[in-house]
Amino acid sequence: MNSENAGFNSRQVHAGEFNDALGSATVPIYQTSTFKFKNADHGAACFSGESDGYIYTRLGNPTIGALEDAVANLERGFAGIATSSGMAAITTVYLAFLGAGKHIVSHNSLYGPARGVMETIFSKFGVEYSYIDTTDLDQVRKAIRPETAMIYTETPANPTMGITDLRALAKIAHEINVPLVVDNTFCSPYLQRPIELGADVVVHSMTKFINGHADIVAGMIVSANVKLHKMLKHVMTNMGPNMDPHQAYMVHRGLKTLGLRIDRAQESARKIADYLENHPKVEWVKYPGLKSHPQYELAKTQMDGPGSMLSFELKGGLASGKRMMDSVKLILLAVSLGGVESLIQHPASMTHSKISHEKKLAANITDGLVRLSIGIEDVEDIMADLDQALEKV
Ligand code: LCS
Repeated sequence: MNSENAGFNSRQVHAGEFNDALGSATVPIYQTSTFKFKNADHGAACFSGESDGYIYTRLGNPTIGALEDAVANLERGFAGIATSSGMAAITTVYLAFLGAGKHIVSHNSLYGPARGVMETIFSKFGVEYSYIDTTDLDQVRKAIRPETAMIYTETPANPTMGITDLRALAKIAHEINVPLVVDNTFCSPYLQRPIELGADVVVHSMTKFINGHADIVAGMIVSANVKLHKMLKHVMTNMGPNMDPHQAYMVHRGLKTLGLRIDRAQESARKIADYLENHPKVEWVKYPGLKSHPQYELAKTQMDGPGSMLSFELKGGLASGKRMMDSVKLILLAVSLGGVESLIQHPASMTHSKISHEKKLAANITDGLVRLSIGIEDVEDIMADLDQALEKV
């Protein structure tokens, strides 16, 4: 397949594939920790880089490599690095570009631990941080210091669904010569490709849309160029947050239906967002496909669709939200997102519970905010479940 020119759905099925001796239709699971050298000279050549043979699975493995090539292709990046989890991808990026005395400018609405590790662990090693609202570019410019070494954001952000202008943020990062790192978990490359918009590095929790079946935890880093890739690969191979071959096989299997799953879930999410926005018990809904979303126009310029994540607040705040979450029957009350099953959760007490109340409020993560991840069930059934749960509020 000419993978560069083929459409997204063709590439999600075929990118990364290679021919093995038996003509396997899918990439086999090379469940091995190490690889035999032909002789001592071959072993030395593999280590020196003269030969590109495999050495040891922490350093590289064909099953993992196929997935890395596939996701890098879909993201239109230079190369991918698969990791054991999304947090492993994020911390590998922090380790590669930050250090004592360096400073990160980052979004205040992020997956909780992406901020938490900075405040409680990286700070111990002298890394400094500013958590501001990256949807407001003035706040970004004001937060920049001479020591700033990275700008980091998530868009749409978890859980507020705020949209950051990636083209403009990349421009700011490049003016001060630092990388822009974007967590693209909520969109996946099917809906948004940050590298095409100017970002330097993309991270993913592939636990979510890319794998899509709520049965694997996994992460990925995609770099725009060889220099960044080498810096990240150095951290990954030495610190060992690598993926396992079986995990790579599972994620790659899920990846092949990414576009189909998102199309289906997104179609339902549009209807559900409309339904919730018009429901008398709902205070507000944040969904990039609704005209009421503050960055509705911006979303259309950088996303290929509004996706299937939304957050909303019920009248009556947290007490009402709890009542609703306790009443759903089809929708699972569980954290995570982006799978075939619809999920509901409460960020303030769950995914973002480790962040102080004041910091959450500053980031618009209110106590009454409820997050929904729409799956691929029949929309009538999801809607009927929401309807009966809302009746109990
Ligand atoms: N980035 C985003 C945007 C996420 O939502 C998550 C996990 C991560 C990174 C971390 O990835 P992991 O290590 O879990 O693969 N988000 C979760 C959530 O919202 N609920 O449970 C996990």
